Amino acid sequence: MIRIEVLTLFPELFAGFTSSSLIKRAQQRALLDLNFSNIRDFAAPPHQQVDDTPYGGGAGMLMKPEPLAAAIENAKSRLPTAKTILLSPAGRLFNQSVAEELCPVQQLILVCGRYEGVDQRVIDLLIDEEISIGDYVLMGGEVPAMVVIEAVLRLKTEVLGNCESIKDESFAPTATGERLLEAPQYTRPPEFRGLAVPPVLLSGNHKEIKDWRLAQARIATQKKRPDLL
Ligand code: 4G4
Repeated sequence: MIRIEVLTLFPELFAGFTSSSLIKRAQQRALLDLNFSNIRDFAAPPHQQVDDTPYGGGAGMLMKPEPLAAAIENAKSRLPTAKTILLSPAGRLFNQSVAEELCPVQQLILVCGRYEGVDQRVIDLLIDEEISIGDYVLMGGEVPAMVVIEAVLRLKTEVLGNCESIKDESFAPTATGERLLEAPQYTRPPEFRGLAVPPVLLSGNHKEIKDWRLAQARIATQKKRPDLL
């Protein structure tokens, strides 16, 4: 069971995500306990302000430290062994290896920033690691948090079980230690708009199919992602 607490100013953005089958199934199987806190609930009345202008000037607003720190500390009190992650364009790049690294963690606190960013002192005091899902800037960390949750949970719920990656899939290590894209895949019908399924896949010869898939995976990787080789 992994316990995940998401801290956000926009919990409603997760409504569709939490009703998706992957999340629902994981909760039903007691593999996941997913909760949300609205950072605004930790801001002082009457205005419940969560943003403020940056010292030194500059465009936009920052998340002010007090409500964010209070929200993180509240989550930590309920998840005392949690790893606390800020989704940020300045973070370590997320990939399948990072997902595998997070998979065995029992408690996660995912902090979603908004505006132009977060007061550095909150990061220094309360964040264990910053993670980025890619080199682009978004309005907030909510979509990155969903990406991290889905990638980690998918590993937990694989048929192989706990945090085991399927050997043949994209970016999973092969027997030879290569990280390859998937070979092309086909389902019925055997011919579609004049294009036939490669006959080897219909041959029933498992050794030949395995060799073909490895060769095709190398070709696909060379063509589409030569940086992986
Ligand atoms: C923290 C600091 C993550 C969070 C600054 C978050 C892209 C990613 C944010 C910001 C994000 C990513 C508003 C710049 C929220 N953007 N690549 N935005 N910004 O994972």
